[in-house]
Amino acid sequence: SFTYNHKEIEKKWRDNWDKNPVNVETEDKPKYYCLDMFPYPSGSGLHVGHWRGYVLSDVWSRYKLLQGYYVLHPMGWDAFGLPAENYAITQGVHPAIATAENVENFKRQLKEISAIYDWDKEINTTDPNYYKWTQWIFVKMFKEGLAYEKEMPINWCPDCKTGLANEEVVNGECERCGSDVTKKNLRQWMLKITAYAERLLTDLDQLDWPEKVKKMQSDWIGKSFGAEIDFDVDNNEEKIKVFTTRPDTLFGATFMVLAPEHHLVNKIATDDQKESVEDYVFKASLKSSVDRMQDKEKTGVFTGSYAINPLNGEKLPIWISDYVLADYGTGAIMCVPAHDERDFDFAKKFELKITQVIAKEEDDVNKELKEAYTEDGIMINSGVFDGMKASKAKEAIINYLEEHEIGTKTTNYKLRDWVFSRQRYWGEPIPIVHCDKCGAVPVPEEELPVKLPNVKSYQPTGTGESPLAAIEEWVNTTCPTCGQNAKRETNTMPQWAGSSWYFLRYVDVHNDKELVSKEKAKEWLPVDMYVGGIEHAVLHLLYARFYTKFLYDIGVVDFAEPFKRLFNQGMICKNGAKMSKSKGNVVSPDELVNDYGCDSLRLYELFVGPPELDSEWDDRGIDGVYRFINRFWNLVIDSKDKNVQPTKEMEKIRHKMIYEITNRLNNVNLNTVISGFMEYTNKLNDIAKQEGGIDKETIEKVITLIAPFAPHIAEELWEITGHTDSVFNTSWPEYDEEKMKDDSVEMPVQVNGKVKATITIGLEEDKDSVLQKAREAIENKLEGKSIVKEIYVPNKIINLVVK
Ligand code: ANZ
Ligand code: ZN
Repeated sequence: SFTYNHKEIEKKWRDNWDKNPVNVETEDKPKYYCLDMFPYPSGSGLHVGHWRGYVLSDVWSRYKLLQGYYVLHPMGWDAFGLPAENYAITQGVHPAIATAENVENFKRQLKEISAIYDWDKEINTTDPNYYKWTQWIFVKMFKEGLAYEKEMPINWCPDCKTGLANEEVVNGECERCGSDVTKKNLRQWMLKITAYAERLLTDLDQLDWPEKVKKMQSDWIGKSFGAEIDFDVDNNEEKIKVFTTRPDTLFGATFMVLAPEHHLVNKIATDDQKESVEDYVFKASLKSSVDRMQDKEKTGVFTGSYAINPLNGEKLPIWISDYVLADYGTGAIMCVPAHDERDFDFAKKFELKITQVIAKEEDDVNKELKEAYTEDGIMINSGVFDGMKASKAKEAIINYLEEHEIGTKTTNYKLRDWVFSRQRYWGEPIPIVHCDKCGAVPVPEEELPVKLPNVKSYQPTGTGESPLAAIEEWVNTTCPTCGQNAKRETNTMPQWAGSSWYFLRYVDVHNDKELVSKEKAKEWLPVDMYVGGIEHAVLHLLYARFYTKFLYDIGVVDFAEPFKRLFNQGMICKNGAKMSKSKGNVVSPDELVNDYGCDSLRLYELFVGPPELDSEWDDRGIDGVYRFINRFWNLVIDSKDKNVQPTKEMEKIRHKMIYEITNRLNNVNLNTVISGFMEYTNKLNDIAKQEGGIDKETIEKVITLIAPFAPHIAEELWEITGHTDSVFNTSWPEYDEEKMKDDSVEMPVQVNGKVKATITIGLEEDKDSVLQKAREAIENKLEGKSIVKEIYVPNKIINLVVK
């Protein structure tokens, strides 16, 4: 007898798939690459929130399999980074050992999902055979001038004791530990991602990505048009160059502000003002850039000097204030309080002049502004430009400035170069040797990898040097160019380094000659479908695009975008908060798999809500899914030996079901796929009651449809219904729209043009029979009159004319 026993069935098929994999390469199969964002193997293991994305990508992979593809669905470990290192510090366990243990545990837990991962292609970013290529890319970037050293004030996390990239600072806090980020002046390795700003922006157009993510990236790149304008300084040789997106407001500039770090601050501050200026500069150096921009209350100091407005000769007091950032535009601005909110606040606070130069209507002048007027309008108080539309005047004023050599048209990007060095142990050593004579020299490519040595103390030094600096025998080396004594770079790479190109390595993991061979890259890349959380919108996803473009430029790959289609799954929440160990609201999959089975949990992960949205987890919900699976099982088992002949109704349901499931699946509306299965199982059950079962073909199709979602039960039922090979060897069912049509329709019957009754007729029913039904339906509404004419247009009109 056949009872649904998830434990037996799931174990049986897992063993079976190990022996006879379902995803096999043959010459004629097209290739499909479905990728999960690889996990950081943390010590706390997987919870049901992690399952969501992995189930989703596995359903997609198995769907592609059934569509006839050979699918690459790999898994690996993004294993460098702070948590392993912090664990080493508190527990004294080497990060490599802790990482290996965590990977083992993660892998065991991942296997519970029964995803078709190709474990032969597993990668680990901390494996020297892997990071050899991470270092190789750095060396190539160095040789192309894209990796460079710079002493600069960078974001510094006082708790992690390391520098951070701008992308890692979220609302002024360290993306990892939540501490307030400060500034520190340090020698840094930088990657020139800004050289790719324009391409990173325009190529977004080609991508089948959520609009939200594209917008986040384009906002982060932050392209704006405007002008750079030179201002003379009264009684001083220096000129101040500003960047403005609003040259049309130039007549309304009433003061200037320099960033406290601006190189002219010292030269411009008058003797009277020097002391307060220096004091302010020092205080500003301690604040992070996010705080500086978000601080409500404006602060600043007058330098004592004046600039000259190049258009009207007005004297503009020059101030310094930390709301102007040193590393954006030119680090100096012309201030137009009438039309810029920040300048307005500043002018109000320090009682500076406000001159309106754009008005909604031409006569709407000389009223005191309550707030900055930031919209388009008509130019006023602007000499020859008066009366023009401001948006037109922008162009006209730029032209004027260019003609008189006071300014130039410019484009600016918010994107900054990437601060790439970390003062920590557990990362890829930056493959550079410092030589007194030759400067920074890259380690020769054939000598890579530069292996991470063992240290005794992982403790970050806090001095801005990494713990590697203390290992003399490692640090001291010879210069690859001149052979003299030299020192190794002791900074390591950020965790993003290994994840910026890993998707390329999966397709050719064992290649020790190249990062990836041309043939393999051509066969598999770029990634067809990429599944992961939205939190990576401007970090990993931007870096990966940058790396790919670079590798394209140096001829390693022949495509410039890594991920064709992106799907961001929402988070699983419990009690309103994102599921995470730190929130104490974690649900482990282990017990659920034990009680209900992997298939039920897979279905419930998808049923819990629209996959792109955050969804609230409710343990009780899986019970309903489990009952559905049992109904589904019984439907098939009860019908399988009945040899029921297909009725029209069964066929219609079958085609409709295939159509709807396929459509919903293509749109990744997976929760509605699951509800669709429930709905159709009920319909088929109703029919089975009437007809004594459902026909063989319908049984086959419904098993195939559910196979990507609940693969174990599908295989078992496939076998029970007499098949000797895997259900995944069949192909995704097709539908016939003709057969989906209802075979009867409701038709209104008109009498002298007014609807008097409705009849049900078959689609193919002949004219005589239709009219016969129509006459019967109105028989008792004739009021003694008789039919003189019958009009019938099939499927459109039945009209009986009576007198
Ligand atoms: C005059 C002006 C008048 C401005 C006006 C705006 C409105 P986006 O679009 O973000 O590029 N700005 C320029 N450099 C700056 C810096 N280093 N720190 C802070 N602010 C800076 O904005 C560019 C505008 O931001 C520039 O245009 C400048 O103010 C300011 F009605 O110039 B504007
Ligand atoms: Zn040298």
